[in-house]
Amino acid sequence: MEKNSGFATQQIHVGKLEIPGIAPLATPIFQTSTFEFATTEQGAKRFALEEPGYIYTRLGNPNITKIGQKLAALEHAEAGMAMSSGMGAVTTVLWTALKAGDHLLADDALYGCTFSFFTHGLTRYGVEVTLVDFSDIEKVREAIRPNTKVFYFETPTNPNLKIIDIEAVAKLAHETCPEAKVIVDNTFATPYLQRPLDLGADVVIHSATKYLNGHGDVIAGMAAGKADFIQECTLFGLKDMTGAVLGPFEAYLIDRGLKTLDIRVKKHCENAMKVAKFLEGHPMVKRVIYPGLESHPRHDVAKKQMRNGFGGIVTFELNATREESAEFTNSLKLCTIAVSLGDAETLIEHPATMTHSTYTPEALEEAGIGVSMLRISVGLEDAEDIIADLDTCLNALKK
Ligand code: LCS
Repeated sequence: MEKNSGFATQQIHVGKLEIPGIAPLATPIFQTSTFEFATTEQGAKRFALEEPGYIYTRLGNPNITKIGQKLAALEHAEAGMAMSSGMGAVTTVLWTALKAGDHLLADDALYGCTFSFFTHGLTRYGVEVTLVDFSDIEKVREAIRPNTKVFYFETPTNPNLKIIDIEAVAKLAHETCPEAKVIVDNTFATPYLQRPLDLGADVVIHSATKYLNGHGDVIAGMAAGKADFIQECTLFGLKDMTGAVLGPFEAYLIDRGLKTLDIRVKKHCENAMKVAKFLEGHPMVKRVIYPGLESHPRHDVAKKQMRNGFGGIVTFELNATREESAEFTNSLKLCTIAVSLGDAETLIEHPATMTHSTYTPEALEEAGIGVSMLRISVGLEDAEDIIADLDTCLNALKK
C-alpha cells in the first residue's frame, strides 16, 4: 500500500500482517498470553528492547499492534495503541502525562466517568484539576497556572455537543506552556470527520467502543500521538499503572469495524442531520443541539474543523415535564433506550440520570448539561423510520 493512500484504503489495509506460506486475507487472532523465546539470551534482549519481537500480551500482541498502526495512519499520528476501554485509554494516558503537583486544565463538559476520574480520582494523588468552558478561550487563558501540564477536552462534547476550537486551544497552550500536552478525546468525531493532531493537538484519545468498532459488541479504547509518548504510555502507563490490556479477539473486532469506518460515519452524519432538522421543526421540541445546524452557536467553528460532516449525535429538550419526557422515551419502538453511541442501532438516553449521573446538579448546570436533555445516537437504519418513530411518540405527547 502507498504511504499517501486515501482514508478508505488505509482503514482497510494498514498494518496487514504477512504470514509466509499461509497468506490469510483477514488477520488471524493471536489468542495467546505469551510468546516463546528461541533462547534465554533472546528473551533478555527483548526485555532490554535491544531486539524487536513479542514478549507477553500485556506488552504487545500482533492484533493490538495492528489496530494501533491503523489508528495512527488515520489520525496522522506517528504511533497508536489500544486499551481495554475508553476509560483505560483516558487513565493510561493521564497517569503517563501527569504527576503529583501538576495541574490539569480541562473543559467542563466531559463524559461522566472522565469527569469522575479527574475530580475524584486524580485529585486524590496530588494533581490539581480545574474545569472551565473551553469554548471561551479567555476562560482557558485565565485558568492557566505555571504547573499546567495537560489541556484536555472533547469536541463535540458529550452530551451537549459544544464545539471547541482545537487550533485556538493548541496555540494558546503551546505558546504559554511549552511543556504541556494538548489531549483531545476524538470519540464523537472520529478521524474521518476531524484530525486534532493536524490542528496542533499532541494526543488523541478514543472510546473505540463507539464509532471505531461501530457494532455495539466491544469495549475498547485507543490513543495516538508522537512515537516516544505512545511508547511511554505503553511501557509505563499501560504496563505498570493501569494494566488495561485489550484482548486479541476484541482487537480483531476493532480491526474489522475500522474497515467500514468512513461509510458508516457518513451515513450516521446524513441520518443525524435529517433527525436534527425534523426535531427543530416539531412543536413539542424546545431546543435542538447539532453542530451541523445553522442555529448551533459554534456552527462556524464546526465547519472549519470537521471535514466530512458533523457527527451522529443529536441532543434535544422537549416542551414537556420530566415525566412526559420519560413517557416519550418509554414509548419509542425503533429507538432503543440505552447508553453508548456510534452503533448501527439508534440509541436514546437521559444524560443527567445516566451517562452524566456522576456530575452534581451544580456541576451539570455549570457545564451547560440540562437536566431535561435527551441524547440520541442516530443509527444506520432508514432515516425515515427513525423520524417516524420520534414523530409518533412526540405527537402522542401533544394529546
Ligand atoms: N470518552 C467519551 C467521549 C465517551 O463518550 C466515553 C464513553 C468514554 C471516553 C469512555 O469509554 P468506555 O470506557 O466506555 O469505552 N461514553 C459512553 C456514553 O456516552 N454512554 O455510554 C458510555
